[in-house]
Amino acid sequence: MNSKSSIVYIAIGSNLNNPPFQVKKAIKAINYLPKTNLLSHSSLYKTKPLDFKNHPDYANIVIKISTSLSPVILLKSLKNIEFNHGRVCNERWGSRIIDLDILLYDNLILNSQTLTIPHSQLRFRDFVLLPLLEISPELTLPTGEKLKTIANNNKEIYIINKTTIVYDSSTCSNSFM
Ligand code: ROI
Repeated sequence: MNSKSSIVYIAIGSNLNNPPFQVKKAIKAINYLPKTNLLSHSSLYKTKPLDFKNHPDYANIVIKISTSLSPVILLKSLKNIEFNHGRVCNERWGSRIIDLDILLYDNLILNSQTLTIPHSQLRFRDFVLLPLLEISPELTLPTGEKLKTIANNNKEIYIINKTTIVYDSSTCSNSFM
């Protein structure tokens, strides 16, 4: 049976144990998920920590995937990847080896106890808005708002620099330039 494929945007962040390496490892693991394919990714952004100024800098990226996994199964799969990468559960606002957040799932609006789509912090975070804008400049949110408008309203300047990440899904290897 053919299950419907959805377009999903995922934010990836890391500020521990060689963040660019952790990001690449996570992309690889997501691309390996069943019924899931990486479609595109933004540049890799080196960013100053939001909220915890004394924490190490982050590597942030946004990826676009197609998947036939339901939102809940995808969430569980991402939590599983976080766990396998050694993320400790109780550090909600602390430094983290890897953080994987579902930003958008087709045009779905979902508010459950475990999952909020679009992501509740999406509109407040440059480290998510700018990479998202880079890969989908014409995106309209399920609320009808244009991503461009939201991104331009955000005034936090803490992006340090961008690098190009090259991900070759045929060999499942990737490198930074
Ligand atoms: N700050 C940046 N720059 N990038 C993140 O991914 C990130 N994640 C977080 C908090 C602590 C809010 N700060 C962050 O969870």
